[in-house]
Amino acid sequence: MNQLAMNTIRTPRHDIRNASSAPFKAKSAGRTVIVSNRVPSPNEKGATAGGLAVALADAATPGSLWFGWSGKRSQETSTSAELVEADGVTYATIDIGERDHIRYYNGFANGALWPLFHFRAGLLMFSRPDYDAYRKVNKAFAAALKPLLNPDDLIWIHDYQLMTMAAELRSLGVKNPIGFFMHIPFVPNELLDVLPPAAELLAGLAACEVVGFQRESDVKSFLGSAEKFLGVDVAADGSFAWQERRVRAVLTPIGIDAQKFAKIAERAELTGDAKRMDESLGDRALVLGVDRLDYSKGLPQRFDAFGRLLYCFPQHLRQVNFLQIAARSRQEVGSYQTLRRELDRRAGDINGEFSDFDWVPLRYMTHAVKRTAIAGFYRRARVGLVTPLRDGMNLVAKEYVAAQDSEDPGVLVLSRFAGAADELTEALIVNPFDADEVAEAIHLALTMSLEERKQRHAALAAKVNYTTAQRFCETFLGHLAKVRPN
Ligand code: ADQ
Repeated sequence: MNQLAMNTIRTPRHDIRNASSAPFKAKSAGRTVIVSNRVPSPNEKGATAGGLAVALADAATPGSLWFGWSGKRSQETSTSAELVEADGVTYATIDIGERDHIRYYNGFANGALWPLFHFRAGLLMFSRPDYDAYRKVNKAFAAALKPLLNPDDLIWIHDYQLMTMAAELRSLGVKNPIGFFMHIPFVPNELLDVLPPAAELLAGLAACEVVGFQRESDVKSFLGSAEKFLGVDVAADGSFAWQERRVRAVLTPIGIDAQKFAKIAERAELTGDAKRMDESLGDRALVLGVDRLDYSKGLPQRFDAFGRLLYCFPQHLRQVNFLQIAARSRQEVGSYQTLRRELDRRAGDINGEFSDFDWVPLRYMTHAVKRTAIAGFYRRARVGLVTPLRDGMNLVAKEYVAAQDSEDPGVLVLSRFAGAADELTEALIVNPFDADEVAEAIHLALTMSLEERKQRHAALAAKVNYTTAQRFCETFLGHLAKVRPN
């Protein structure tokens, strides 16, 4: 890619900074149709749903349509959707066949794409039947969505499970503007090359007019891969011609509703969970990690770093508790079972080595915890440990900042391999592969003056309050609304 193209990749960030904070007006141009693998059930919208669903709640305005998998596995993948309406939003879902789901979701999406796109080529498990099922499910999604579409709808597809869906919609004759947002990182073309259907997946994305990413490096990797696998020329504005349309890569980092989350955290202080936490800690400082139990989150390395902290800085013995909440996920995928056993072992090693009869340094739980309780724990934590080996964004980092008491804030220790590190530069930025560096950062955080903590937090809070979920939706849909139908 030429220098000019690399420079202009930064333009979208500039767009975000200047984006209007007024509510998005694309509705006059048609409905927003959101497509994601999982669709939140209407009554959990914005409340208990995961990161993606919470961030998209702002795009699901009255009149819009949210399409995806019902969460039910049936005998066969269905080809027509069931519709439910709530608060003016239509939720349209299909069931996926049991066998298709295993191959599409556990097999290709989470056994091949997820590890590779998190730079773990060694964990990639590719099989043609898995990829065929992925194509089949993407095709079924397209076929079931097509009859629900109006000519002026804007279609917004989400994430790595649905990379070929736009191409299926095009082959069914859909002409609407289509956007795609990749929640996970994108890899440089040398790594993508490992994946046999790399070119087909890129062609799937190139069936969209707008393809959005979390980080500048993701935009750059996508465009570099398009040059290599599709043979396109990338123009100075980060766009390229593919078949009968122009595809534009944009930088639209995701965020949270920070003000709302801050209120939840403040209120959480008064709950029974917060009181129990206080009583169990006494005067000890809390170091907190909150993640899905996933190898991309760097949990074994984080446990080792905590062990190094206790070994290298013994002044923290009995003065600190590390709580790791790691909700089990994707338990049907072998590498996740291995990770769980590995963490059990390391937690046992650390507690065996450093515990006293009345103090256990590491608390580790593998079930999901209510959002309010997590918000309260963030607020209580002196250190937020967010140290993934690779992460698209990592919303936990933003939630931790939003939850702090600005008069006595905790310190965020953040991996430089999380997308959030591009923005949250006032955190203590670490390389999660270096246990001693992370241990030093935790020590620094635990001993940091109130004045420095307040300064760092004020800068981080301003950013988290700026790059919100609402701004993310407005910015992406703003790009899509500019596309003229073909
Ligand atoms: P995830 O990998 O799921 O998302 P993340 O961004 O951290 O990761 O969001 C997780 C959400 O689930 C947060 O809202 C968090 O509070 C919640 N959560 C995490 N652990 C939990 C637990 N143990 N119990 C209960 N709730 C828990 C993907 C990408 C990310 C990207 C998001 C959004 O991998 O990089 O930031 O999509 O684009």
